[in-house]
Amino acid sequence: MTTLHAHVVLLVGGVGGAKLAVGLANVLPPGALSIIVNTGDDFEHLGLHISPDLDTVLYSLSDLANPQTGWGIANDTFHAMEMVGQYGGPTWFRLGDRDLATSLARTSMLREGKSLTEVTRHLATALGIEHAVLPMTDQSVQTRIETGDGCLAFQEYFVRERWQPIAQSIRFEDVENARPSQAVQQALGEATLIIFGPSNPFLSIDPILAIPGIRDTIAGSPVPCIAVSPIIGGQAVKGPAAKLMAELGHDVSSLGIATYYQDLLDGIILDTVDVEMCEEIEKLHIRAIARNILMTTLVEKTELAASLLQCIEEI
Ligand code: FO1
Repeated sequence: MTTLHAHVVLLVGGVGGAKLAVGLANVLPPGALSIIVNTGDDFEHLGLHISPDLDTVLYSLSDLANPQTGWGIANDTFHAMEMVGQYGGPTWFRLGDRDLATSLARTSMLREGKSLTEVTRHLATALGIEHAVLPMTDQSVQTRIETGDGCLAFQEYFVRERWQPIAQSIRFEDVENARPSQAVQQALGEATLIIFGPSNPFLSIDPILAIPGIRDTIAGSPVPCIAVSPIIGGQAVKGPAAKLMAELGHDVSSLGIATYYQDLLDGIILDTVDVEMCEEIEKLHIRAIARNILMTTLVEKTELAASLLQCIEEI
C-alpha cells in the first residue's frame, strides 16, 4: 500500500527529474504533487522565450516527449528549422515544429503580460496535465558557466559546446532580484515531503535553491527532505553531472551528492550498485536507502516513486 502523502514537492531540472515527475504523478492524485522546475536554462532564441526544463516536464507528463532524447516532442518534424537555416539563422538548438508551437504560445502570452507561472498553468491544462508544474520564479534568472574561454550562456555550454568546456564556476544571473512565485511558496509551505529529483545538482537543483528564500524554507522545514541520486556507479545517467562534480572538486558519487546537499537532506536514495556507500553516508546523519533508481520504463518510474513514498517511513 503506497503511503499517500498530503503534498509532495519535487524539485527538478532536465530529463532525469522529469522521469521521476511522471512516476510520482502516476501514484499521487492532483493536489498531492507540486513540481518546481528550474528555469535557469531559459533563453531568448529566434525571438522566442524557450523554457527547456519546463517543456521537458510538460511533454513527459503528457506522454508527448521524445523517448530517445528526453527533450522535444516524439516524431516531431523540423521543417521550420530547415527554413531558418536556409535564411542563415541558427540551427544548433533543434526546435521541432510542434515544439516551436509551445514557445510561440508562451512568448505571445508573456507579451500579453501573463507571468511564466500563468503561462505554464495554461500550457499544462491544454496538455491535459492536472498536477501543478511550477516555474521556480517568474523573474529571469540565467545560468552562466565560467570556463577557461570565458563565460558561456547555458545553452551555448550545454548544446552548442556539448558541455565539453571545463567549468570553473557556475552562477545565476540576477538571482538576487528573483523571488519564488506565490505558488512555489505555497507548495513549500504545505509540503509533507520534499524531494530533490535525480537532476544535476549544479545546473538544475542549485538554481532553484539560489532563489532568495527557497533554501532557507527547505532548511527550516520540519518535513523530510530526500534526494534521488543522479549518479550511479560513479557515472551520471545523462548529461554533465559527473564531469561537473569532478571539475568543481566533489567526489563523483552518491556520497558526493549527499555531502553536497548535506545540511538540507534527511535521506538519499541511491542505486543498489552503490549500496556499500550507505554506511559512509549515514555518518553524515543522512539516511541512505538503496533502490533500483535507473528509470527507463513507465513501470520503473512508477515503482521508484512508490518506493520513495514508502521508504519515508524508514527516515
Ligand atoms: N539538447 C541538445 O543537446 N541539443 C538540442 O538541439 C536540444 C534542443 C532542445 C530543444 C527544446 C528543448 O526543450 C530542449 C532541447 N535540448 C537540446 C535539451 C536542453 O538543452 C536541456 O534539456 C536542458 O536545457 C538541460 O536539461
